[in-house]
Amino acid sequence: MSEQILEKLAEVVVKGKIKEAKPLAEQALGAGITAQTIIFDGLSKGMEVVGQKYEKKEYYLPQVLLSAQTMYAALDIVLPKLKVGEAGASGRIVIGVVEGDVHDIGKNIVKAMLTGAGLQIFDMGRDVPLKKYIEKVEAEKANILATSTLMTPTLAGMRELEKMLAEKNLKGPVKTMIGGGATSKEFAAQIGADAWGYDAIEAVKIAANLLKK
Ligand code: B12
Repeated sequence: MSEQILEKLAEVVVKGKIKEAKPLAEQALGAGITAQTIIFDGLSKGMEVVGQKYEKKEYYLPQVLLSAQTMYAALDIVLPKLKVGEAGASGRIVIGVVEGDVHDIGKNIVKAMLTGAGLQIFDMGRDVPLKKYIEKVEAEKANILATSTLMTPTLAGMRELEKMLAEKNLKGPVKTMIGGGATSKEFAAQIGADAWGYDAIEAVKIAANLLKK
């Protein structure tokens, strides 16, 4: 039963059946499937297929956009129900997608998980000019700057942010964590980021670790 609903959720995202997204998400929650399972074993699996179809040129941008909107419709229902164990530390986190990149689904899932873990989040949105991050980190006395990018050309922004923090003597007091499809653990080490996370589940563990340092 759960398996079927999860498969159907993935299919709804792949096919961009936007009208079915919210009722199906509600049905899934009603059937006792956790928000986390719905997101990672249902919706995200669908989005993986969309990515593959885009690479194979079976899908073009309009279809990808419709799938993204469908995923967001379901996330509207599911994200508020996300329950995460406490991070075990308190912290203030500025989060956003780096300048030049509009992919924000992953960032929003990370944000929801960190919020669910009891951390205070300042969401800058997507395609955010780099200097705005530094201003916000200073204004909010943030402990962590978390950034996301799914595109290779915008990786340079993450490197630049590390330099900007260093120039302001904020490296150390402010920890950085990065993630998103274009990033990797190696890249994080190369640019001097404090941590890299594969997914939103890891993001909570990483933030908790950074806050204990
Ligand atoms: C949906 C999508 C879109 C949607 C985005 C809608 C939106 N509001 O986000 C739309 C249609 C707008 C779009 C546009 C474009 N896209 Co697009 N898109 C995708 C697609 C299919 C899925 C991305 C997604 O949402 N995944 C689902 C989420 C849940 O996963 P995620 O983002 O990876 O996030 C998880 C983890 O990475 C991690 N994570 C994410 N952020 C962070 C941050 C931290 C701190 C941590 C710890 C973890 C973490 O946790 C998340 C949850 O577990 C990908 C394919 C792919 N393989 O990724 C291409 C892809 C990212 N797009 C791509 C491209 C090229 C574009 C365009 C440039 C196309 C064009 N010619 O215009 C434009 C971008 C314009 C711009 N300037 O940004 C390329 C990027 C290639 C590259 N390496 O540079 C990809 C990889 C497709 C491809 N194979 O070519 N796209």
